[in-house]
Amino acid sequence: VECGGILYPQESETREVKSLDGIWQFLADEAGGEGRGFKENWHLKKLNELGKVELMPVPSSFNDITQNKDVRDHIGWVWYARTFWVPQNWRSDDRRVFLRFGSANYHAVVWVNGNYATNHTGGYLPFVADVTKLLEYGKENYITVALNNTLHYETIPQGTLHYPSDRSRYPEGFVIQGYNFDYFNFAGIHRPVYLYTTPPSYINDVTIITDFKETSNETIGLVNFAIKYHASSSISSPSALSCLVAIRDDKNRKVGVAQSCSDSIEIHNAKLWWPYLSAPVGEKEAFLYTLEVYLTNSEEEEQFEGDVYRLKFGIRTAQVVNDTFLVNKKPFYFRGFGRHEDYTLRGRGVDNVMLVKDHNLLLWTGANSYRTSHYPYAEEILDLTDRLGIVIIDESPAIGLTGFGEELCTSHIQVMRELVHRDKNRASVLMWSIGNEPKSLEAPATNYFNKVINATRRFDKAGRPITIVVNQGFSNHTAPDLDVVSINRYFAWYGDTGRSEVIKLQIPTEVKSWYESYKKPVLISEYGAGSIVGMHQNPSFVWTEDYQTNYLIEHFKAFDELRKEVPYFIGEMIWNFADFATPQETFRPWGCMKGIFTRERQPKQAAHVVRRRYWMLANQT
Ligand code: BDP
Repeated sequence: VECGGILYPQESETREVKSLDGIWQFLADEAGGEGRGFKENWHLKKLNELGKVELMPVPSSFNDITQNKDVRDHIGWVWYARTFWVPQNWRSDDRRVFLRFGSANYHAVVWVNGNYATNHTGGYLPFVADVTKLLEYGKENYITVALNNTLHYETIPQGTLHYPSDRSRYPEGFVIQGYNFDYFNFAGIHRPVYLYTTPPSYINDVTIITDFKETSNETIGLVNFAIKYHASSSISSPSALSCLVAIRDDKNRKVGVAQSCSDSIEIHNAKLWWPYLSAPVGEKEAFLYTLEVYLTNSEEEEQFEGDVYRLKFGIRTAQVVNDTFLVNKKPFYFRGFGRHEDYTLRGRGVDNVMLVKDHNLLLWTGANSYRTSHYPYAEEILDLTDRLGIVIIDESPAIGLTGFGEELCTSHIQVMRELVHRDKNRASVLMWSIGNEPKSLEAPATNYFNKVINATRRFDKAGRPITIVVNQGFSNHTAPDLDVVSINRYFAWYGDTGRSEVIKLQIPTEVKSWYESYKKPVLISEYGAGSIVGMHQNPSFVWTEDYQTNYLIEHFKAFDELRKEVPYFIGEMIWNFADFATPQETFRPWGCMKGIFTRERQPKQAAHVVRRRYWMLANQT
């Protein structure tokens, strides 16, 4: 993003933020095609003059909000609009105003007062537009967003539209969106919408890379930073601007300073960021520092004229060395979950109640990590994981990819660029997942993935490890250049259903064979069994809580045996943290029921045995 950067909107002495969240107007266009909105220039009109508008909360998915089934199942364009005020005092030559969406699924076009502002493709990452010249100051303004949830062969993730072949048997406009994944394709303005101001010259981007060294009596933190800024045209030369940088600890004490836009600061007696329940005795987990950046054209902080931005970060390292995953140079064993941004009514919309509750539950289980299956999660969520010490495997929305053509590869690389740009400074993000379960037996897959992996390595200057979550071998082809092999396995669920006695043989055999072909550490990124809360049968039987519990316990035994035998087995993640919504289908009873919590976040029987195990593992480290 050229203008405004992608830094999270934040108030400071030089910046103001105004939220556009709330209740917007909403109108679904005709389903399944181009719709009428663009032909009829709806962006030049008021939405409520075009049809009967619905009330639509932002952020939220639109699907489960109205009483209209057509809205829930809508495929194609929908339109959002609202009015908002811009204060008179925002009009001045020395200010710029940006409009930022945390995400909008999938393709969005935005107008302000009828003028085109921006568009964005990809449903899970933020986008920004400079709207300084589009706004009416001291007046009411109008914003319109057209949003399309259609997925096709070149989108990430992919999908296909199916029109009925015998149209006489289906009503007009009948169409089904097929896709290569099992979660409901919620759509809407899913994350906060902000207006924020910056001075004319402003901080555009901050990159922080950390390391540390141990001496006999202290830990020295090494903080490399690079600031990018935009110089306004009134500045005689961009080099007239400079940066004053300070690092502050949790008590707001200055522990390091630099007078440069790109430098390295040493912090004495540094406190490291540790994953949950991994901090050495007496250390605080997930210790965060703040990098305070002053962009200035004077050397005196007091006479400051410029911009201020403060970014929280942690000092820690993540590497794969000799078949082990090291955090702060110590072996790290992942004990966690695959998750979804999914909750009743709001679908994938960011919701503070849900996100705090989910993380309280995570801490309750003793988990130390999760994967953002199967797309980048909201920044508000990563704020919490940074703060709590929950390790994140940060996944792109590339699920179930097939075809592997040039165009897809270009979009995939673009998604990785945006993802790394957004999350590169996150203390909790310790590995990138390029995607989940690609159809990797297809011939071009290896070459395709090597291109995406190489691009991601170029984007992430911190050099975080990279994984792909595989469910089929890259057999007959060379393995792509991964750091960690993540596998999803459903022994005794999809295969040998109900026969939990196979687990102790199949798990070790599988893990060892992946190690043999890749010679890289292996993570079990998914395993799980569905259960319907309240269903019991003993001896256990599929879909009961008893079977889910028994299935997990059999895995725990297999993992423990494996860990005694081999060093390269680096973690276990249960599918799934909570039950979640799927499309309507006959083989899943009202959603994916593999959660150890219900969709309402109450524990199933299995949650208690998982909690016992994860705390036991925590106490071993
Ligand atoms: C795996 C997918 C996951 C599904 C799971 C399942 O990665 O998204 O929900 O299967 O079928 O293949 O439950």
